[in-house]
Amino acid sequence: MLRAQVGCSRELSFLMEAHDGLSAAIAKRAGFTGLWASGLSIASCLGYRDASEGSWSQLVDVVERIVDSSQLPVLVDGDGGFGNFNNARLLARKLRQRGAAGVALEDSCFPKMNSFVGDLHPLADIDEFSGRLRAVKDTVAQDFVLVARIEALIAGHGMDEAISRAHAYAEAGADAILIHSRRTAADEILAFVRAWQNRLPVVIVPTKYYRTPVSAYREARISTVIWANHSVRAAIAAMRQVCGRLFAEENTASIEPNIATLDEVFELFRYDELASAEARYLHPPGRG
Ligand code: SPV
Ligand code: MG
Repeated sequence: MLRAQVGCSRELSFLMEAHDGLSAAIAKRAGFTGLWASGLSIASCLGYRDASEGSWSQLVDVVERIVDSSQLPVLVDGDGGFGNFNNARLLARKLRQRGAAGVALEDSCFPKMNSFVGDLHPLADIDEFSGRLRAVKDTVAQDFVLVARIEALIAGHGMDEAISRAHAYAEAGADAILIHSRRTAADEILAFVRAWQNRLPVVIVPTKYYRTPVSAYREARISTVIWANHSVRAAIAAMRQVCGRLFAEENTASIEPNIATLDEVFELFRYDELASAEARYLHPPGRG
């Protein structure tokens, strides 16, 4: 079920980062049943910083490619909604039109800054952000998932602030709560989950606290883990290595064993289907 795959699952589920049609197709092949359209990754691929440098319409265009290429449910990182309640509901409506399954909105101020860059990010006023959530809920139909993301721990405001925001966002109509942390251990995430008691499903992003085994999240009855940026980071490392070697060696022999073959590219995007479609539509039997 759509909702279950993008933030509202009873069993622990996983969303894999995608930033374009290629990364979406690869994640699907690996077995993932839902994707996270990461703001950081998409910005990076456009050559922007994750600081609202890319526009909402650029995001919507990339999401369309992710959805179309994978045919998977996609939870979109909508940052803070690119402005006030009006921008947020416009974003949600356009994402839904392009086939996204849901959006995560964070209680940051525009322009946002990536959660791991800098300290003491300004937080949106609770009531104003709740208005953004309500506007989205009133605009997109029931089958579009709205995840409210709390940046209070990131911004150094502590657990009480995080919990009272979670209550306000639940009240405003969120379907799930994403609680984010920049700690290298999962302690504050697990403390949040204990205090929150699953009033709504909880989504987490264990980018910094990656050493914690996922069994701890299953035990805590967390709904969804997002692997938020690992394909783009893998791509950066691989491209950097290939570019470096090619520049130095002026020869591809040493890199060939370590890069995808052309046949893999053709197979990933089903070039065989195009050949059979040509046989059907371009050269139908009995037509000359
Ligand atoms: C993203 O993937 O853009 C996220 C997660 O929002 S993080 O970068 O950890 O803030
Ligand atoms: Mg983001």
